[in-house]
Amino acid sequence: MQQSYGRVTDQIIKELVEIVGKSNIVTDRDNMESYSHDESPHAGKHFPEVVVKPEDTISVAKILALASKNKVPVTPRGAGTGLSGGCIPVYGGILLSLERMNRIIEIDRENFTATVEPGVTLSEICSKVEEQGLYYPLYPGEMTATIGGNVATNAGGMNAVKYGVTRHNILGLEAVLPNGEVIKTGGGYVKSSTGYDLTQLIAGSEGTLAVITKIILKLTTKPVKREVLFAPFNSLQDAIDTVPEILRLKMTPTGIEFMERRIIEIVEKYLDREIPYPQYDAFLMIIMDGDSEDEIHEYFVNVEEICKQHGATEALVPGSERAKRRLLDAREKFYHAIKRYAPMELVDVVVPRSKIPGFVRRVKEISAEHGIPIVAYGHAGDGNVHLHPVCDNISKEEFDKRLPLVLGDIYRAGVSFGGAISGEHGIGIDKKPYLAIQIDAPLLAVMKKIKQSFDPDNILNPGKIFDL
Ligand code: LAC
Ligand code: ZN
Repeated sequence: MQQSYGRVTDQIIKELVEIVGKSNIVTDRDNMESYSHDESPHAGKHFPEVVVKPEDTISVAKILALASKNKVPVTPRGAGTGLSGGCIPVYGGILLSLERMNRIIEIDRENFTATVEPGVTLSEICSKVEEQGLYYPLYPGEMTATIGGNVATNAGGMNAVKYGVTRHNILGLEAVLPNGEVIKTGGGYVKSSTGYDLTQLIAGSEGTLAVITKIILKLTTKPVKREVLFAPFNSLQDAIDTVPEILRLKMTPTGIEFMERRIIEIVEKYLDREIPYPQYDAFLMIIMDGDSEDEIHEYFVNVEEICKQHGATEALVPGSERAKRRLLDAREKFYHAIKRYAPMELVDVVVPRSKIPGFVRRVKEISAEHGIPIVAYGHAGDGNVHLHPVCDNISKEEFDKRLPLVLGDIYRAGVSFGGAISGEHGIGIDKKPYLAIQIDAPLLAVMKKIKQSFDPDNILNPGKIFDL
């Protein structure tokens, strides 16, 4: 559908000023740069016509009603830490920054819930909830991300094997529809068979259906202990082949991460310190939490045994809190390090976890076929693989020519193993050209009808996931 949108006129700016106040509007280009991109190295920059920073639901509702009346596109945005271009205002219009909606409204210790606004950072949620003896278990690594962005992309991360992803940890939402109406979905209860589950439909919809203004999070109790085992392997395939066997053990780990040497070298440079085992090619990092130290110890004895059967000669369980923190910190910083020293395309394919060895093997074949190195790391325990095609040995021009072919082959391989093209970062604009590899025509048609029933004028985050 060829779309023509209304422009943000002086009259619209005047009305926006009435809604949020002059100090919460940005109209000069110099101060808009940070709102024109996210962390994706390829999505590029697009400037909005105006940045608006509402402080409550009523203001969001008024802004959307105004935008709707004038057919102006609206792009909701949290902290901008996304990796697929999902919050970039590709059609200009209004950039709706939720940064001022950053209150924790309630932490309910009786019902194990927290009600929060979308602009609260993950770091703040975790620390406030833990002060109350409770726990929000998501660990995507980027703690400066906002919870609204996490819900919009259905962020995953490192604790997903045990705790699931964002959608498994939310119970309800308040959201504003593109016409300015406010809806409330779900609530502070754990069961519901009452009509369609719009909480789960809006989660992961990348801001294309409604603007999230409140989130009811499901909390749990904080585990007493959290330990890490780090095992080095001679090859990536040895490391990866170990994972299905570890998952067959009776206890469920919090997470299983894998990584190749190349990523370790990049993060060593970024952190200016060495990671143990410089002579090995690949590693597993197994994270386990629980209430009994003995139980975790026993689990790690079994894990180490399996690792050794697959060629690991040793394994490390850091004894001190500091050493453990340093190891986890290094893992959290992978993307920061990559961004600084080797910005590259970031794939986040997910496959059924038992298919990880076969998929990774196929990826290395694709790498050889195209003559492009592909560096791998990621969340092996839930089948979510990060892949970086690297421009090492050919010209940038040649690399840019081959990259879409490499990506197409990777996505086709992921789907052929029963997987999905995005496990946790979303489609945004980056992966839009590849969506049809996974989503067939009847399913895409239903998705488009859903979009149209929420947003008949296609003003909310247009140009994301698919084009209408
Ligand atoms: C990670 C992010 C990039 O796993 O998803 O580091
Ligand atoms: Zn990840």
